[in-house]
Amino acid sequence: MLQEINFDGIVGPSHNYAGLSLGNLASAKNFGKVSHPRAAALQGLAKMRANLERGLPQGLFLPQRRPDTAWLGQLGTSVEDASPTLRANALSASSMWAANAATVSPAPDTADGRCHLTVANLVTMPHRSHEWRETLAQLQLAFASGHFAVHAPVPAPFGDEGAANHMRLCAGHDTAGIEVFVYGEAANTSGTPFPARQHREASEAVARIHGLDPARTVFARQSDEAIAAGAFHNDVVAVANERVLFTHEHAFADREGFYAELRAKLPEVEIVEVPAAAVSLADAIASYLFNAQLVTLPSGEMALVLPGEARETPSVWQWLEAHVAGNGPIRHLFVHDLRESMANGGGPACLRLRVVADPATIDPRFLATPEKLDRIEALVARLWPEQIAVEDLSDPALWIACLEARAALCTELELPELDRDVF
Ligand code: SUG
Repeated sequence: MLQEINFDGIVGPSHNYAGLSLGNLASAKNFGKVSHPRAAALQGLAKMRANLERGLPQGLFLPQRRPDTAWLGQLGTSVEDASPTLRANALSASSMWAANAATVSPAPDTADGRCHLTVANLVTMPHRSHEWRETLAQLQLAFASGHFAVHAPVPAPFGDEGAANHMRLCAGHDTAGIEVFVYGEAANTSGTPFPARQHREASEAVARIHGLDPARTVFARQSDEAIAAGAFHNDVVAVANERVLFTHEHAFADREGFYAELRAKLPEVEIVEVPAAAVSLADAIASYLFNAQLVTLPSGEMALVLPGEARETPSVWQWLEAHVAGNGPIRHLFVHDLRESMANGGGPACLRLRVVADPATIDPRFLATPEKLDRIEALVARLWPEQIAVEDLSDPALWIACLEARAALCTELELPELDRDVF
């Protein structure tokens, strides 16, 4: 049976605050702070466990090998000799944000009836531009059966940031849906101070590669206002699940045109719009209200899996409580402490990649069970650094600790294939 499975990225041992992401306000604000990789990974694992207990199928991706010595080698340097900036780029644990791993088109939407995944190239940010090789290697292992087609990234310079700029609306996960690709306009034409990381050309390429039906595909431009306010990905201002689109009023450039196109292509769509008068863009972005996981529970009711910051932002929490008290489609609110990831601009939805598939067709090593989560937690508690200050990034002891911790996780999860350079 086709089900939605959330694959969360396990937070890697090198998680730190190096301020690498221009346009991501949390990353800039927390630059130089001391990070807590062990706590960060445990926070992410607690969310996975809670979703599993809620009856939702849960998958996982391993953190990548950091420092990425192979990438530094391609740049003619080594972790010892690299400049502090290059070294920080080689040490980032950013692959934890699995929503940027790939774009996924489930089997009911594609011409050949397979589930298609295209790895994101992430070319806009140097620290993320070298994730794709290991992501491709993991996806090729996890989705090796004939039910899937895993594609290499679209070529540069067309920026592709994966599922963070992609939404699917459908009557039910196992029926054909509408796929929505959200793109930004280049900074030099839109006048926003921040780069638009998702290019329309890349989204169009992914739709072609996946064999999507143009009659069921929508391309929507993100509003410049949202990008300028710090919404570096669409999933910071909108999220969809089944027939429901949950969005901020100012998420899209042509809001009316976009809603009309959705209604024409999927008459049962239900648009839950949060007006700027109730929640400003600034509050939405600071609280990550829309970076929640909007999920359908086994009971058939929808729930939002939110970060603690949403409860701490009065306008946001008031809006949510009023919605749940009323007759809206979101019936439950679950709040999680994801402070460590949030401080780098990664909320509950950033940490997961949604794949609609039959779990039996996926390599079970990538599927979570309570017992497997126990084992990962024990390993993290033993081997993940307790804290990292930006100065520690130049300490060889940290590089070794990060490589060893990840290698131990590959052994624990019986994934020796991933314990090697993928170049
Ligand atoms: O790409 N932060 C990530 C956060 C990604 C969030 N993903 C989604 N919205 N789907 C990014 O900006 C910060 C790393 C640093 O500054 O050290 C970072 O990469």
